[in-house]
Amino acid sequence: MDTLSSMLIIIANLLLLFSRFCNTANTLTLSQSIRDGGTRTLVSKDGSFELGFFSPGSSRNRYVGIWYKNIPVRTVVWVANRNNPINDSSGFLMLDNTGNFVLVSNNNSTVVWSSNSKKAAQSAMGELQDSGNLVLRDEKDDNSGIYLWQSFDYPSDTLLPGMKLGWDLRIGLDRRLSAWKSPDDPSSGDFTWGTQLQSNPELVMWKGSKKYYRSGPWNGIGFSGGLALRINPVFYFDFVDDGEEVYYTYNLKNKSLITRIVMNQTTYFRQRYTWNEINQTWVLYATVPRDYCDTYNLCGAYGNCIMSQSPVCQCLEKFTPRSPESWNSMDWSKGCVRNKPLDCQKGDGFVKYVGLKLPDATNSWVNKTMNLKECRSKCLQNCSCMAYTATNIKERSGCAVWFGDLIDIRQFPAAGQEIYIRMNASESKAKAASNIKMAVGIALSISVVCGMLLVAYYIFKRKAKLIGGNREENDQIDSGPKEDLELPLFQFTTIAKATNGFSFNNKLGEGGFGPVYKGTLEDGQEIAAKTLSRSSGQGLNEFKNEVILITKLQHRNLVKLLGCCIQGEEKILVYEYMPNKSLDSFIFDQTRGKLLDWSKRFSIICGIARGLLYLHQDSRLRIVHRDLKASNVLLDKDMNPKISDFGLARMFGGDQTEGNTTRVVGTYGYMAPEYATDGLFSVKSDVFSFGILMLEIISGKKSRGFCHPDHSLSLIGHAWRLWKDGKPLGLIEAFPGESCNLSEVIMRCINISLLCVQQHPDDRPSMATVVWMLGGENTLPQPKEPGFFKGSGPFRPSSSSKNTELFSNNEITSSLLYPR
Ligand SMILES: *[C@@H]1O[C@H](CO)[C@@H](O)[C@H](O)[C@H]1NC(C)=O
Ligand SMILES: *[C@@H]1O[C@H](CO)[C@@H](O)[C@H](O)[C@H]1NC(C)=O
Ligand SMILES: *[C@@H]1O[C@H](CO)[C@@H](O)[C@H](O)[C@H]1NC(C)=O
Ligand SMILES: *[C@@H]1O[C@H](CO)[C@@H](O)[C@H](O)[C@H]1NC(C)=O
Ligand SMILES: *[C@@H]1O[C@H](CO)[C@@H](O)[C@H](O)[C@H]1NC(C)=O
Ligand SMILES: *[C@@H]1O[C@H](CO)[C@@H](O)[C@H](O)[C@H]1NC(C)=O
Ligand SMILES: *[C@@H]1O[C@H](CO)[C@@H](O)[C@H](O)[C@H]1NC(C)=O
Ligand SMILES: *[C@@H]1O[C@H](CO)[C@@H](O)[C@H](O)[C@H]1NC(C)=O
Ligand SMILES: CC(=O)N[C@H]1CO[C@H](CO)[C@@H](O)[C@@H]1O
Repeated sequence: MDTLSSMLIIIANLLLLFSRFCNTANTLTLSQSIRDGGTRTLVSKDGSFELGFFSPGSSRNRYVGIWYKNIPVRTVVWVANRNNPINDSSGFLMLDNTGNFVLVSNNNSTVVWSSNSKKAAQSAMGELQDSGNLVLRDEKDDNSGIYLWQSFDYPSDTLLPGMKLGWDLRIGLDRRLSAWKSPDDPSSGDFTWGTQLQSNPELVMWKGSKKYYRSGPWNGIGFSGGLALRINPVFYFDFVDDGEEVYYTYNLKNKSLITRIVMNQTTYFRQRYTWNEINQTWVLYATVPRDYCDTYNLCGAYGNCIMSQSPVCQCLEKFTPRSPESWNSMDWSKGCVRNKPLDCQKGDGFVKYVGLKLPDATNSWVNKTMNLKECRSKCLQNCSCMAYTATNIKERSGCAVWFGDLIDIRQFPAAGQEIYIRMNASESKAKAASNIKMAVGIALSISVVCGMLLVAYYIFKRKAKLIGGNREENDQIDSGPKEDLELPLFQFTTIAKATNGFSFNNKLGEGGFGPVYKGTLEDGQEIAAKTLSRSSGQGLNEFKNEVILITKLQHRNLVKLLGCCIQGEEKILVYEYMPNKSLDSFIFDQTRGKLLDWSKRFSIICGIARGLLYLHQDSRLRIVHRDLKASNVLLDKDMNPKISDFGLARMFGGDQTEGNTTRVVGTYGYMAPEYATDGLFSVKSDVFSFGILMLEIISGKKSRGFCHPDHSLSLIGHAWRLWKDGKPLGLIEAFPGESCNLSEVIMRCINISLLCVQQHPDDRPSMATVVWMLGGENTLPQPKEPGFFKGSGPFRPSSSSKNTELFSNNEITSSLLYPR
């Protein structure tokens, strides 16, 4: 009995072995076939991919496809007969006598699919490779990489690492992805993705025959409209355009990762997934299009899509809507026209625009060896040439020119490119004048900064003398730390791990400097990782010093900077994570706003005031924030306000210029008049921003884009008018009928905020005074007329208004750009 059972076991094992041996071949030869319902499939050598028959979703149709063998979720990456299903289980796949794959059904009577290779040979054999590529190759010709046919040339909806998306010009082959019609039907949907062949090629997503999204041309490093994040722990990518082939491809940095790109007909997204071993699920890594501004040609000709603006479409600087009527009713299709028409005969000039996704390159021309100067004169020669720029941004070389109207432009404050747009000579000459203005402005502001430094130094010295003991610390600030000992440095891999490899799901938002990710360190601490994709224009040592100084600033109303991470050119700032996000997500939201009652609002105002006071006065650095706004105030779990992004103005822009750009930090609607028009910043310009922020917290209305049915005043103007009319409480929509004590507090707050936004910096109180006024019960002075209270001030987004984050270039701006 015993021997019998063990015999049986041995036989069973042998059978198992045998069947394994038979069924896991990775090749198919002339005499072999794969039958639907049979035990035989093709499995790649390393066991990662399998080819066989399957039925998708709830469908009963049969298809031949390739899927991942080593993950439990059936994920099909390629389908042979996607447009020609077999309705029974009669199918089988074999090599026919020309050496081609054929899929037949109905008892050998119908050919459902064939590889149809003209190159096929008698001695051909099929092989499923470790990459997921099904190839036909000559039996004797091993590993040559030359195939009679390969499935990678005929992609379905999935782009695997190593696949090429685009053209083989030698044989006219266009490799495109097209989505499955539905999870039950792998036939080609109308949502496709491929390489648009043109002088300046780019990747394009189509919905039917219409363009849906474009990547922008390749600039030597990435796509003009691609992701801002250059740090990429997961994959390399490349765009090849060598005359023989034009394609996009990517490859994994670590082959043990599983990742794929798939077109999704349900969501109209191109999605990149990575496989999570621990979770045993696909994790969404990124999607394209990413936001509303990625919509193809949303803003019409010369319109610029800016996510942070409302509405998102704005005309480029020096352009106005072609039809103001339709533009104002949010129909942007007619686009914009130049303020001053071109005059080709008399000679035009060019104006430089920066931070943009380059326009649709359908009507473009490229010469990769020209330099920028030759490019300019090339463009100048032809009256229909509208713009030019370099094709390689690293070397600022190569020449791309555009003919006809420029469409599908958007703003990327952190990662966009520059482009020179043809303008009437009088416009492009204006820049020279503005440059002089600029120089004067810079000189002025430098002297102001110097003055401030002197004063600061003087106070510092006195304090040091008075306190005596703190010398060592002070010296350290003066000379900067000698070693990195104090620098809380995070490993790149630590941050990558904490943020799930900078996963899309972890993205908290896009700051002015790059995307911000939520992460969890191994010890459980939650962090916010702010990637700085924009070059700071600072040396590494200065950057480190700055980080050390800022990490030392500690106050309960400041977000704590935990440290930084430096990987080559890339820098990441690591902050503590604030679960309640930013103040603007509460005060401007109808429902969430109700969570903030008046006493909470008042305590938030007081908290911000104390934090700002610390920055201005009590910290050792005396920092002017320069970009205080509701979205820069975060809330901890107990709704305590914490100011974020302080000190960044020092790092970015600071007082330096990088190349020929001058960076200005600040946000429309919050900037004090003297900062906005003359570039003068001081603690009093922060006080102005604080006043605006207070008005916003009190009224629940945004200063930016404020509008009132009765008048065209700004939020300040509105508050000022109500104040003058003796009914300041009209500022809040529904007055909480709690107590009259409360109305006194609110009156007090309105009074203080109007004091903060007074026109002249000297009239505004210091933050110390503000904190004192908030806490006391004494009578307050009457405010004088505020700055920028008229609706027509530069803060009203007009047709030529600029982006929120003012990272701009001095060449394109005249009175609207503010040197420091
Ligand atoms: C399957 O399709 C064939 C034609 O391809 C048709 O003749 C046959 O009737 C179909 N069978 C079923 C069950 O639908
Ligand atoms: C398939 O064809 C063979 C001959 O070619 C025939 O003997 C057999 O009965 C057929 N089977 C079916 C299911 O039609
Ligand atoms: C189907 O036809 C091929 C030749 O075209 C032959 O080799 C094969 O044996 C046939 N199979 C069946 C089941 O009839
Ligand atoms: C690749 O990833 C695996 C698993 O995550 C890891 O063990 C291995 O060290 C990595 N290899 C490299 C070269 O980073
Ligand atoms: C498309 O997206 C939907 C919703 O996110 C998802 O359920 C579906 O699986 C996706 N399809 C593909 C092919 O990834
Ligand atoms: C696992 O998946 C869940 C959601 O399915 C997600 O919340 C969690 O963060 C994932 N864990 C890891 C380690 O990725
Ligand atoms: C590109 O520019 C270079 C240098 O100006 C010139 O020699 C070359 O002929 C140009 N090529 C084409 C195709 O125009
Ligand atoms: C200007 O460029 C356009 C588009 O390439 C071309 O059709 C036209 O002939 C050119 N005109 C001149 C004067 O070169
Ligand atoms: C509208 C306008 O300003 N047009 C100007 C374009 O440039 C020429 C000189 O090149 C001026 O004469 C025009 O007045």
